[in-house]
Amino acid sequence: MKHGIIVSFNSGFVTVVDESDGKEILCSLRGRFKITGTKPLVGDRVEYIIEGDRGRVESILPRHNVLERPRVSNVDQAVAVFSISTPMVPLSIVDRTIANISKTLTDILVVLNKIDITEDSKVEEFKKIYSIYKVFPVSAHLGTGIEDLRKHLANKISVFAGPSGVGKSSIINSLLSANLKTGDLSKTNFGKHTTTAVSLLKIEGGGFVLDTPGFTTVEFGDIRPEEVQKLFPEIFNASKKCLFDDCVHDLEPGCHVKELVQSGMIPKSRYENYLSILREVRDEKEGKFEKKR
Ligand SMILES: Nc1nc2c(ncn2[C@@H]2O[C@H](COP(=O)(O)OP(=O)(O)OP(=O)(O)O)[C@@H](O)[C@H]2O)c(=O)[nH]1
Ligand SMILES: [Mg+2]
Ligand SMILES: [Zn+2]
Repeated sequence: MKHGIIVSFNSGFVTVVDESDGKEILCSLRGRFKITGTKPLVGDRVEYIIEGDRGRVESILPRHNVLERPRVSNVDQAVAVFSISTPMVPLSIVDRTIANISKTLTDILVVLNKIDITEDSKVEEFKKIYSIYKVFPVSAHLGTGIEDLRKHLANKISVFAGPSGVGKSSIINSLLSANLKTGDLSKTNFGKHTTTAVSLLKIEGGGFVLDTPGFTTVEFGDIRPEEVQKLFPEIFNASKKCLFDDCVHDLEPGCHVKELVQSGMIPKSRYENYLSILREVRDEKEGKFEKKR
């Protein structure tokens, strides 16, 4: 039995990339999937057999996770992409984006794109604020930093996310293998703003990436106030030394988080953006309570 990864769906068939030779093969699905109701997903590791010039998926190996939007399995990490020049993404949006991703994935690479049009001092400042993460300053246009990023994507499934216009698709384009880049771009849906089909793209150097369309708003309606700190690792780490176990680092006395903000160990903007999400989540909760009464 051969092993591969489902990279896309095309009208009843799936495209599988073989795990040993990296070749693409169009596969049918066994009828059993329809009976058991197990719907294969992009990202699934499968066992398949060859039947003539096609393949047939025989089984889906256990998934280690499933993302809901986009619906894809076995994602290892997220790549959160930003730009602080054109567009100038405010840090509040950077923090909301990272926090939102953290609800489902803990491994996050932060990419600051367009450093060709960003002042060096601004890049350094950004790196400092986000030093709790691996930060990759890159320029998709010049190719700066792309090879370092590539190393961190090898042999993994990475989903790209971030606001519109920051250069997600441009970065992915520079990561693709040469044949895909010059070849049939339309086939992969790449480069169009209307990308809707979920498909994994194999990158040079190994690994798969998933492009997603940019978004404008991020909501936090689905979490509890005390959970917000888990979306800010440096705040959550510091919380263990707060006087109260249930401290959410707002008005409580003996708050270690606030001490670290005072001393500059935790960036002020990170703390403020944490507080604004916390308050939003609280208001939301109270709103629900009001409605119930
Ligand atoms: N100066 C500069 N411009 C860039 C760079 N990377 C991308 N751009 C430009 O930024 C614009 C948006 O790039 P896209 O790659 O489409 O951005 P995106 O994040 O995929 O946008 P959505 O798909 O709308 O979410 C395009 O005009 C790119 O040419 C870069 O490194 N430097
Ligand atoms: Mg795009
Ligand atoms: Zn605290």
